[in-house]
Amino acid sequence: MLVTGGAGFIGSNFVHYTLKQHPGYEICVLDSLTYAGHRESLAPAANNIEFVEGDICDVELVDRLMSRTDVVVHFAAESHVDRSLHDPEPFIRTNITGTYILLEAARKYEVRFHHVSTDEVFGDLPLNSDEKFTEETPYNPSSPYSASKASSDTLVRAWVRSFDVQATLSNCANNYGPFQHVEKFIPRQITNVLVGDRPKLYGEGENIREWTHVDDHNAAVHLIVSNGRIGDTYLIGSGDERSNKDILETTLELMYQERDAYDRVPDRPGHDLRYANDSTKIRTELGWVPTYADLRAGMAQTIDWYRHNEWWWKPQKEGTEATYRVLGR
Ligand code: NAD
Ligand code: TDX
Repeated sequence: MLVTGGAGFIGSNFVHYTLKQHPGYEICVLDSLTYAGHRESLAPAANNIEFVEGDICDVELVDRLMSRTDVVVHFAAESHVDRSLHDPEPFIRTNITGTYILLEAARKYEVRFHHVSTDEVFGDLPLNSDEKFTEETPYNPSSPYSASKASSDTLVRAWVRSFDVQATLSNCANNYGPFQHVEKFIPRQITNVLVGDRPKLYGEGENIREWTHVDDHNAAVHLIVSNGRIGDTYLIGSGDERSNKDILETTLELMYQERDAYDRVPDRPGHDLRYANDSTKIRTELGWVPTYADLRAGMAQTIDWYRHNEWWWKPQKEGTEATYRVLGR
């Protein structure tokens, strides 16, 4: 199994999850170790996997690795919306060109391909509605990040239809859990509290996200890799929707801080209002059931992880906050 982006947040958790739950796979990780990739995230697995430091846009390297691969799970991406608003170029390169290069190699060597994508490709939903995204919702991305992911999804579908590539796709809601970069919402606020800074809420904090534990996401990916229908797309999401303000106040409460001990900062331009996935298909067809039913408990566990793993996140913290200062957030 070739895991692209396996040194990132979801990819590294996927490697640990696979070694534990599906020990039959021989894993090779391909990751270029951008600012978001951390070899240390794979330290507990170092003796049980092969790690290749390299770029998914490197045609020769991808060709060589794909020639000895049965299945590729493609996580590698530029993943942060705020960074895409500041500098879209790496998003176009990695998310679109990189996916194209992997698809061409998968086509050549007839490799099973799973493409990991996001609910952000659909745009957003109104705040006060019960509407949800489904596998049939038309794409309407808002940011350079989501536009690049939407492009990569359509490339995968075209390669299935035109070249018979054996691919599946999944679009998951927001993930949380260990090894998530401190630029992202939940870890940024946890680590702000841990270093004695005030958390930062964009705008009024009314925007809603559907929070899914990374292990539940990865369990879903395994179900699709094993039993998914070729060419099909599966939406993944816990069903637990929360406003950013709610998540932040819960974080503060779980860390024994005053619930209002945070700063409001200028809103993200084009900020998507609400994401919510209808995950009926993966639940009924593949039997996926999220095990982290209690978000508060999952968040408490995640806070604990950051508390005990300062060695992992501390080196990212100062640079990340310096970047946010440039963005004014
Ligand atoms: P991440 O930013 O934490 O990790 C991305 C990894 O890809 C890093 O290790 C990075 O070094 C690597 N990478 C980047 N460019 C590369 C390149 N050109 N060649 C090789 N490796 C490269 O991202 P994440 O949050 O783990 O997201 C993983 C995937 O899941 C992405 O495709 C993302 O769109 C998708 N996704 C994320 C979420 C979420 O909440 N984080 C939700 C749904 C879908
Ligand atoms: O400091 C912050 N304050 C704040 O209010 C940060 C970093 C974020 N926010 C808000 C913006 C969003 O409404 O919190 C929400 C979550 O922000 P992010 O963690 O940046 O996630 P989001 O933009 O929702 O995108 C995430 O989920 C979908 C991932 O980063 C994507 O890779 C994934 O596709």
